Amino acid sequence: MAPKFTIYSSEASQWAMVPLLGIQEKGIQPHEYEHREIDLMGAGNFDVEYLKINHNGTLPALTTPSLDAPLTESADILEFLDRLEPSRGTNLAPNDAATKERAAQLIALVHSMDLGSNLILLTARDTEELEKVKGTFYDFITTRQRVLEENAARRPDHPFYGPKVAENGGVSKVYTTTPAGREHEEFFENTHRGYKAFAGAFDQLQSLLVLPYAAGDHITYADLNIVPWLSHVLCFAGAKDFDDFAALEAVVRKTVPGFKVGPKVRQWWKTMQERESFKKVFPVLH
Ligand SMILES: N[C@@H](CCC(=O)N[C@@H](CS)C(=O)NCC(=O)O)C(=O)O
Repeated sequence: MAPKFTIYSSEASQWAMVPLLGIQEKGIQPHEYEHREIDLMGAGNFDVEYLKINHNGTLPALTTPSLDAPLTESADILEFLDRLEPSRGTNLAPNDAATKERAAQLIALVHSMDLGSNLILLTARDTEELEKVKGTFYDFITTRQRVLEENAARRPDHPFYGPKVAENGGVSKVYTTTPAGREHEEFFENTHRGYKAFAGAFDQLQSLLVLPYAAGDHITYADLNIVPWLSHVLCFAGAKDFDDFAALEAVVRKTVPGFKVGPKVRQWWKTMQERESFKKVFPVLH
């Protein structure tokens, strides 16, 4: 039997975990689809062949003969998987207008710039923090820059590479230039601004959550979009276990002293941890 779809993902990708959770919730079996692992840490997502599938050079992506174009947004891929077999496994679609609206708000919020997990993974507010993130991500940032520059030189007319060299170039310069100069000061100030926005958006998320599930009394797309984001954020803030929110609070409090992870997030997170899909995709925080 031909595979129903091909999913492009990476173990290192936060957003690729959205469809992987969906696959588990729907009970889709490995023999029913093709899984292609893209080397995100080694800049495999910038390969010209992969850009033909996903023009943004991001993960995840999904292709299937029944669609004219690949799906390149994790939230769209999840909905596609749910509609592929609506009566199989968990129904992830909101079942009334209010839940639908709430789920859409939550999904937009968790995908917004303000909650972007790269703030915690890749940025810094002082040289000490910079050394820490460099310890984990120096190779990632510099490999990306090298691969982008090589590809841009080889294909100067390709619309992707030029702007991406410039985009990644800012952070790459901060990672590779010593001693710290004006770029670093700007980088540190921007990161403080980022944490203020993060704390505000996190509070908004806490007030939007409806229990027991994110958008109401049954699981929806919203839950499966929020889980990978929170796992990534907790992991890279230094959480020792799934329920260790203190590490995240400490990181954010350096900019926003009153920041607190409230009871609704904690309760919702416990509920999600009980699901088989969560246990399969998140045996550990990542
Ligand atoms: N809005 C997209 C975002 C995808 C995204 O940014 N994925 C990250 C990995 S979690 C990525 O591929 N980043 C590579 C890059 O930006 O170069 C989605 O939800 O699918």
